[in-house]
Amino acid sequence: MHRRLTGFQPTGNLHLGNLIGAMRPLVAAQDRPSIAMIADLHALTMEHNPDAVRANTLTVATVLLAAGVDPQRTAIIAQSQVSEHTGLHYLLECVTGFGEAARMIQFKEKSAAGGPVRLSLLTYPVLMAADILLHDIDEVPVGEDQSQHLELARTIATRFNTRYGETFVVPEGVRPESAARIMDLADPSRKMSKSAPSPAGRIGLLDPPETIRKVIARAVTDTAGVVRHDREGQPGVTNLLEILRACSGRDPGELTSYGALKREVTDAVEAVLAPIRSRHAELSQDPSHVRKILAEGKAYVQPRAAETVRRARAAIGLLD
Ligand code: AQP
Repeated sequence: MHRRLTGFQPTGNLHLGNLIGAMRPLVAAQDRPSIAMIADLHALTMEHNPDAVRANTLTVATVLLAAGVDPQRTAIIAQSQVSEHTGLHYLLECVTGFGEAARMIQFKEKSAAGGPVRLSLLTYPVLMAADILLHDIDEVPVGEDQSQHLELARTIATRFNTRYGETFVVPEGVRPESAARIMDLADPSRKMSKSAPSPAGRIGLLDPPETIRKVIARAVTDTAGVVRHDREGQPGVTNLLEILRACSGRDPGELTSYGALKREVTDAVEAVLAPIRSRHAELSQDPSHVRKILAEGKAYVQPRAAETVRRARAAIGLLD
């Protein structure tokens, strides 16, 4: 049975793209051993607010539960609470070249954005490799933006195994089952993102209905005036159609105007988000419950993680 890992950075407000692209595939794949990891260490690679990272970590865990992730079948963990992630990270740094890390596209893009560049931003893909290799993961759902990092994890695992003896499972990247990529509603040439400077293109999973209605009403379309799936020519309308399909589970019938399309999308999104919002509100009444789920997730994954670190330490030449 394949073991899967899906990561979520606690860097801001989770949005409809995170739900459709990552949380739903996670819920759909709960028949196999899965780990949902809240990547709080990754959130420290850029300028961050400590209180916000802490609060967002709990929010992501709560939203995962509210969206249907079953902690009895999917271990929900905070990356930093399983200290083996950082233990293995260092060992993997010792088999990774500086040049390999420096040529990662995300590092180049984020470091070129200006401001001081943290060393952890450079080594972040090595920590990501540790996240995967630690838990003997053999399937990682990845979008295009993470495929280079997964390739590095595979290279590191293979190199370690070749030099120091069979230690790690070499992971495969898989396309998530519902691979829809949800685009920004205000600028459909870029993906919907937590960190976009303006919230105008984002549907937050916990946004109130009125905000959702307004964001969809203002979504960028075009002047063609025809509701048609045409990613190149009509990216805004196509994005709305894909959201509609993902949220309603069906293709829309004849829609004669952009107004009608937006009303359908609003209703479909609201039907999906209303139960998540109310379950989140219920769960938020008792933060100790969410803390307990994280503690249980940690207790579940730690024996295997400790065993992986033990194997890697022994192979690379450290005393037990
Ligand atoms: N727009 C999207 N459409 C479909 N899937 C998406 N994901 C993110 N955006 C979309 C998927 O959600 C999971 C968690 O993503 P992440 O927290 O690791 O951050 P990210 O991929 O960098 O996404 P964001 O939300 O845009 O965050 P920021 O702004 O912080 O960079 C991943 O599986 C991702 O593919």
